[in-house]
Amino acid sequence: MSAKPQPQVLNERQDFYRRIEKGNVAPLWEVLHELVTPEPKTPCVPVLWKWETVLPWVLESGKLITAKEAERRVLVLENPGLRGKSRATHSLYAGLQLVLPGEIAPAHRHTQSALRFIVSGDGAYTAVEGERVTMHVGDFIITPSWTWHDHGNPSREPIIWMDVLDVPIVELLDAQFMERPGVEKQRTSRTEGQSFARYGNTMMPLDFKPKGKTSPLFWYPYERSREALAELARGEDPHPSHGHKLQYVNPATGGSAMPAIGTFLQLLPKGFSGRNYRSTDSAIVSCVEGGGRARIGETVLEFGPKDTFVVPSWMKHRFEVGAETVLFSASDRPLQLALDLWREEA
Ligand code: GTQ
Repeated sequence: MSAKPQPQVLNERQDFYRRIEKGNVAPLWEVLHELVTPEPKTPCVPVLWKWETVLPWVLESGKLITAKEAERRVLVLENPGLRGKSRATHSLYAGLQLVLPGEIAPAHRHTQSALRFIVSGDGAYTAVEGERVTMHVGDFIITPSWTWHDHGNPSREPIIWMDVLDVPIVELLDAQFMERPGVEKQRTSRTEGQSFARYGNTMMPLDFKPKGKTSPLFWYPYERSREALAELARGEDPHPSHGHKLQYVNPATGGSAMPAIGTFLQLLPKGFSGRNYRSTDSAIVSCVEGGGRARIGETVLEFGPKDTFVVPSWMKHRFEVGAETVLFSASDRPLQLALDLWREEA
């Protein structure tokens, strides 16, 4: 440690700072240790949204505003460490969207990529570039950057899904664009199931040319992914921290299904007690089946079906479950990998 500077030196420095500030210049040494830290230093904290708590609020929002007036009737899941910033983690936005029977959330497009993870309800649809897909609980659906999309609910029950968007990332890069078409509903130009037929069966059209980095398959039905996990669990020992965990991929590249957001589904066997693990990608987790405890740093979260929680970057965490448990999660891992930043520690 260097000796404490004399008061006179400190005064000279303050005077210097005031003079250079007028020219939009600042001394690095006063902020260096906050900018370049030995380890991730995130304002994001572990947090749990219990379904029983948020469901009544989501339904109440349905009485206060229509999907049409709201454009998107969503309750944002705000991390308590990032209040007022509309984000669940430092890099990702998450919310619970409600579409009531007979409602339409009008078409628009934006440069932010979105994923939908269906939490409750059956038979509503989302349309991406004119192709509808019917939503079932546990399905993972992608709205790629700058694609037209609307949502509608011809079923008899409310539908609620979790949205995760790379809003904070696009904001950081100042690359936001958004457009409305003027007509309310997209004309359905392709029959349902076209994307799945082309890309969802480990086969590809002969003339396939990628339109971008996002998977051409935009619907990953829970039934298939769940079956895969069940088969894995029959044939292999669980990973000590993750249980049986798969990542959703772009079938054309084998890489992440979305360019910035990584998406995963994992099965923790009945009675699983996991080992501590941490990685630099913060995750938003939605419990599909089962439940138990997530120990994240000093925090213990008791989660069950349809609950959502956040695991911040680089925080040691482990899972303990009672019944067999299935977790969906989304994180910024692909972006970190693209920048050679991602780290993990078992
Ligand atoms: O469904 O297009 O939760 O544009 C936030 C912004 C959902 C959507 C959100 C959006 C959407």
